[in-house]
Amino acid sequence: MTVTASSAPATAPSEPPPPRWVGAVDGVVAGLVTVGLGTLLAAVFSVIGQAGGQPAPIAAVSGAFIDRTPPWLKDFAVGAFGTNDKRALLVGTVIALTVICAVIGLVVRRRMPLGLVLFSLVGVVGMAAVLSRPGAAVTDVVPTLLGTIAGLWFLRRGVGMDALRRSGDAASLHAESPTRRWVLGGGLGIVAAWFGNFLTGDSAAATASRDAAIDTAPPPSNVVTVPAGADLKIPGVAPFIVPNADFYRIDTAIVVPRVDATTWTLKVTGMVEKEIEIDWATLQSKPMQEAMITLMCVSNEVGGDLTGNAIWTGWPVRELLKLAGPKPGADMVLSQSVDGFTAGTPIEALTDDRNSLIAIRMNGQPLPFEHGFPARIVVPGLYGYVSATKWVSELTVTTFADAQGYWTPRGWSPMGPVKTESRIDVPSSGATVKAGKVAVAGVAWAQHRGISKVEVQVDTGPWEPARLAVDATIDAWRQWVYEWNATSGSHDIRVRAYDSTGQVQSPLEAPPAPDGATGIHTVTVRVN
Ligand SMILES: Nc1nc2c(c(=O)[nH]1)N[C@H]1C(S)=C(S)[C@@H](COP(=O)(O)O)O[C@H]1N2
Ligand SMILES: [Mo]
Repeated sequence: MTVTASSAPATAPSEPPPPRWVGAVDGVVAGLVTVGLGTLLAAVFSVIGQAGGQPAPIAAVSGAFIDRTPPWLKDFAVGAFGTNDKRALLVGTVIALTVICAVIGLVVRRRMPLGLVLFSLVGVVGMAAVLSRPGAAVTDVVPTLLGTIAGLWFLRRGVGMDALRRSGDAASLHAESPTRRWVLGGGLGIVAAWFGNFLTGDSAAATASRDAAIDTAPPPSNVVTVPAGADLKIPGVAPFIVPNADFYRIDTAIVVPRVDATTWTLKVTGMVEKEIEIDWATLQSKPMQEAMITLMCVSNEVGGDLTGNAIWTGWPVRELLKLAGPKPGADMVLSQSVDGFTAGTPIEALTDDRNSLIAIRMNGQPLPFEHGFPARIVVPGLYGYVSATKWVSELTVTTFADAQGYWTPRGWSPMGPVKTESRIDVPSSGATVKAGKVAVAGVAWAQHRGISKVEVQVDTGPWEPARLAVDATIDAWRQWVYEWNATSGSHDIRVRAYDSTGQVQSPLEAPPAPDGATGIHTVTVRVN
């Protein structure tokens, strides 16, 4: 709409009030502004790893809706839309929101305060939906909150501009036309939403597929429980089972891949009798095993915390390989991720009787996106860089002579068995403690061999045995505690562990590269 400024008199005759539908369009565009900004900010939050990494408002509302859908409605939706039921739900949410926003826009024209309150209420519903998602943090509402504020501002401004245009004041000549604000507001909203989705990939579909997996898993064929006494529950010592939210994360992904499980597949290729490809539904229908396995990063320094123990649920890799039939001569399986990362694992470790898993759950939950949803490999006894491929998409049966994992040409050993090590968690180095009884405690690990003994040395004293927590499995770490009679002064405390073969950990100081750090963890404490 062009304003013919040159011919307009100084006091223009007031324009007629804009037609009603202008308010409805304003409402819809305000909704676009809110959703666009909310989507973009949620994407930025999730990319920079802030807050709980919750989905943008629309996906959150759809997800919250799924969780609260009665079974009959779920069945109806799956019957009517098949595997497109999630997409149908997203489309339905958008349509419903459009209608609601149009109505609110009409109300704003008649009774502005009421309209703005209604619009805020829609924002509150969005924020509640975000908060109700598994693992949500309070700060996850910020994108939707800011988006709602921007939408409210847009609505008010539209009414103000139209009033100004009608006023006949000199300033009315510069008042923005409805078309202009719709193009600007709507355009920016769409671009923001598009860019947000681009940042996180097809995040909404991925989130919906992960949400759908929360309570659809069949029970595993074996259930692993933490034996009483495996966790000494000493304050400051890493918990025996590390909660998913606290689990260390290592990968080469700048943006965490958000894979839509419904379109994901896992292929077996290379030196096999028959190439195989399984999809999500097939994988989920397999008999699942549970296993307690401590994952460990080769980059961990002596005393470092790039390690964690979890209960993993998955289908044994050996069962999948059996279906493909590896050819004689193959000695490595190169597992590949959707983001191109690869790990070279000795085929032996994937086919022997240890529970090497295509894991789909971590501590009873679908894998968090950061830890490889929908599926990852977990191998007891090997460092992560040669085994634990997240977002796994292909297993190529090959040989160490023909293929290399991601880290091997970058200076790391092709083979990565975990070394026996131990760590003091309390007291921490530099701490000041009171003289008398002090619990010196921590963890020790020798995955797939097991820990048989841990000893502690104070200053130049003898190595004294620590008390070991109950052994859960040779594949998991083991807590230990040593009751120290602390005397005043400064003291060095050291720890060393033995694996089940009786071999003590290496006391030689070695850096992480090329195949794992060794040395004795030592803390220095002051006693008053
Ligand atoms: N796709 C992918 N998977 C990966 C990696 C990676 O960079 N990309 N890093 C590996 C390494 S080095 C480790 S130690 C483990 C860490 O797993 P976590 O982040 O779940 O603790 O993942 C392994 N799997
Ligand atoms: Mo690692």
